[in-house]
Amino acid sequence: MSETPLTCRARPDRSPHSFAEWQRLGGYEALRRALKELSPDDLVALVESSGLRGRGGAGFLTGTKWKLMRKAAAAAGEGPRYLCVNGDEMEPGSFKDRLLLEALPHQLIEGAMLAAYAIGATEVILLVRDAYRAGAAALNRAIVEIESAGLLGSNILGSGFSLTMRVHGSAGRYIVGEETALISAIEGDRPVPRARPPYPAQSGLWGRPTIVNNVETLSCVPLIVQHGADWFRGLSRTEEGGTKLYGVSGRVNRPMLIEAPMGTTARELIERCGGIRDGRRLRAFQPGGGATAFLEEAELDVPMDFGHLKKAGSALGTGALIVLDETSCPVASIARHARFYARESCGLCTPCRDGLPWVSKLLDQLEAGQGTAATLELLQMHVDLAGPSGRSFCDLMTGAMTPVRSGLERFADVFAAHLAGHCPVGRA
Ligand code: L3W
Repeated sequence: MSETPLTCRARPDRSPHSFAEWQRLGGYEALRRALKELSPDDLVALVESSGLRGRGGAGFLTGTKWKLMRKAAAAAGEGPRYLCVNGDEMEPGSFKDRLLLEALPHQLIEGAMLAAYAIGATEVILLVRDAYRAGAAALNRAIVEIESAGLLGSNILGSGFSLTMRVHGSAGRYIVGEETALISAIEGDRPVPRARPPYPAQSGLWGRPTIVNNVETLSCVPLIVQHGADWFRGLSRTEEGGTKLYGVSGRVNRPMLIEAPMGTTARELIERCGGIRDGRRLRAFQPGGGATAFLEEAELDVPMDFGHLKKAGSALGTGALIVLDETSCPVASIARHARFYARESCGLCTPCRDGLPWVSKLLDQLEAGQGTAATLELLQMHVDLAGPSGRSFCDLMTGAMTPVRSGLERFADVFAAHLAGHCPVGRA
């Protein structure tokens, strides 16, 4: 069995397989088996016991989420239920779902079909990031292929299970990846988040029970059905099942996407990328994308899973490891990410709409050596106002402020040096 079961069937040039080729590689065997041998409840229990956690950033147990949906759907009574696939990958540093969309569309589709069967969904909507045109095209081709093969539509393989599937292009904004904004987008409304509860599992698309799952999460499901929950758990080095797609970027010699056991350390990932660029020393790293707190040398051996990184004061997020070396300026890096989050605020709530551009401006001033003690004080005021658990409507602002807070704590000396009008380390 391959040590990279999630991605081992991808072609080196990333071109997707035809349906016939995919079947030769074992594609849709898990679906055939599940429809014949497993009840939806069996499938939910299997995925729950595999330890699969949501790969979009939150790490919620997938089987538990499906179980909550089935309970809510029973209470909601007759009517459609939906599965939305979140392919709106836009977290700074994150590029894992792109590979799965472009190179392995049938694996994702099979996972989505299994999830739909488990939760009793009648329609799957795959929402794909606007810039991921090749991924959307691969999915559209794959959907046409399985429709002609009788794997989509009514009474699939004589099982009584019926399903339709379509691709929905994202409007191209970061907030569309927030699950309730994604639902608004599909409904044709302005993509702004909605209050939770009710969670989508209770009342989602068109007010009906809906599950929103990430691309990587669903791509794991056929493997779990094929090889079992114990096998999936055994892939991991920690209590959290499976392998993980870690995307390493920044100051390493060969930035790349790496499938490795869940719980692999940042030290090992950096080594696999040929080490820190040009033999320099590490300054810091963000383990889970632009919205996660910085860690340093002392934390290089923390297992990169949801639980261990949370305990270390950061988060696994999307597994996007961003590396800063001794010549990367943390102020410049934080300012660059802040510009992104300020631009991407949906504008719904005041702290985020007005606060993030202000924070971004303060950071730009500091980076340019034009800040004063008052600039730093104002920045700290914004950090305190935002609070560690957020005062905004959704997590966008909380995430955006996380590296600012952590940067001020960890790199107070570098911020102070910027007040003297110069950067002590160079540019990010
Ligand atoms: C039913 C309950 N369902 C929770 C569901 C909920 C959701 C899942 C996790 O944000 C994070 C965010 C980003 N009944 C439930 C329930 N659920 N209680 O469980 O919920 P939650 O609120 O913990 O997180 P979330 O809303 O899914 C995701 C962070 O990930 N992130 C990622 C960003 C970017 C990408 C990307 O580019 N692909 O994902 C990075 O850190 O900040 O905190 O489904 O409905 N009682």
